[in-house]
Amino acid sequence: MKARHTILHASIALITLLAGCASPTTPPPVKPNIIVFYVDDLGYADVGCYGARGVATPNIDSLARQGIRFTDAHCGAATCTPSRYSLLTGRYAFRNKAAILPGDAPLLIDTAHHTLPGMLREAGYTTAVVGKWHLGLGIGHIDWNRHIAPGANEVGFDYSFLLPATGDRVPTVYVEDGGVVNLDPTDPISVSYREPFEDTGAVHSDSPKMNADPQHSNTVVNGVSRIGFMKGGRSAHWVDEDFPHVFNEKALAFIDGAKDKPFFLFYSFHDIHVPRMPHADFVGKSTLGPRGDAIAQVDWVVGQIVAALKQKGLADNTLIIFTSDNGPVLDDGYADEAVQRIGDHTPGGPFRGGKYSAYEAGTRVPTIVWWPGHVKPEVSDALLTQVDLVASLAALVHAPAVDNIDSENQLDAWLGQDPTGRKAMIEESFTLSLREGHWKYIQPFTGATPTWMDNKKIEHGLSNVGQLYDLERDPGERQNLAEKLPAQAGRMQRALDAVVAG
Ligand code: NG6
Ligand code: CA
Repeated sequence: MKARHTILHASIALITLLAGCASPTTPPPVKPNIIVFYVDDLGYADVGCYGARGVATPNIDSLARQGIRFTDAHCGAATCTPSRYSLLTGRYAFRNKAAILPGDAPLLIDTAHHTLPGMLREAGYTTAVVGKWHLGLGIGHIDWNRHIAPGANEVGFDYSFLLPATGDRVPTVYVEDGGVVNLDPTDPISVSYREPFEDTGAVHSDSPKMNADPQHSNTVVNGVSRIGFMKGGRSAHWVDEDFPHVFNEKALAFIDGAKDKPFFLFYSFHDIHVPRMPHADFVGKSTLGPRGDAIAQVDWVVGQIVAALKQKGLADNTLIIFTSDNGPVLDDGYADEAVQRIGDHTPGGPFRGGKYSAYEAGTRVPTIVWWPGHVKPEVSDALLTQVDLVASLAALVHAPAVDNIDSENQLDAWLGQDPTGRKAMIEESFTLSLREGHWKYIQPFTGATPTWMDNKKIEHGLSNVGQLYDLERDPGERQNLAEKLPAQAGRMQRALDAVVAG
């Protein structure tokens, strides 16, 4: 028995030695650090390497030059909450009826489900989320003055530093590992999405920095009014202009603390969502007003984090995915001149629609993968969805397959080794669309009128009849071919129904 073991060990050693000789290059590390830069509302062509005008993004462009720039990669949905849900759970958001959440909504993710951070944590990673959450917290009726759970820490993140919902929704406080930061117990916070408090008045500043539409006119904090009612918690109120510095500090401290383990950082920007209030350092950096200045600010943040990785000797072993949670919107409720100062910049590039829309600009977002020495610089037209990150990154770190029903292992496409990606994929908006190669089918939706969403100046892309587009010939989705090709439209509707049925 002992002799057999010795022979076995000797053979393994010999094979290892020979393998080492045959392949002089170092094999890629199985568990690189992973950073997902998740920008809010950044459109397909809102950064330089995708054609932006009026704002420079040298740091993001340099990631694209050294990595893979995708032309047909999608967030799960055309709004924030469903996209985040899909990315973190590997499930299409319609399975959980995920829609934009109010700021006091309960946690949307079932803590029993496998998640992206949970999978990585089981694979030996230290995990963190810094920035916008917008996936709900607690189980309903949150008391913001006590420990708030379940939240990010209960779905796989070891550390969380959150902006709980959106910048335009109360409460305007940070929540770190389930506790409101800097809260003075003698000035407790109350939040309501139903009715005003008797003494909800302007706090922090009485002179508005920016006018808002009626939906955003409930509670004024830091000179800007927001959705929802809040009182108290003055010492905990955030200052919007400080977001990039506050989030960077937390992100860098996490990276520093994760010395002995690979780390996963979900860096979830508030930019370029409304209210757009860039730090003074970035005011005037673009010709586009606050929306463009916020893009310049995002670029600076990316540059700071990449520089820190280099300085810490971590750059070669860190995989960065840079992307967005939905397409672009100019007027999302605040008078910040985004419409007036747009010039010749086209945030959605050649694609029709934008945030909220069923047309391509709703979910086709800038997407860059950077991993020096491990991915070859290229432009890839592979069809990708963020829903696949759970299964794809599980394959990367050799984690066991999990029960993410919609998530496919598309690691080869994400790393530039497969030019095709998904055979079929769903895009979510107020309705569902199916992509198959360059074909797109938008299923019928009843109730939309041509003027619906006029306030956003975005075409919602909904119609009472099915729509079929050939994106190769018609990337702008102008010619509905459903009547001309009824068999194909019918087949794609059935294929979509089959995905929905699971
Ligand atoms: C909408 C808000 C919009 C924005 C959006 C969420 C109104 C009229 N509009 O309801 O301003 O906050 O929700 O954006 O209230 S998202 O990127 O988080 O999905
Ligand atoms: Ca968003």
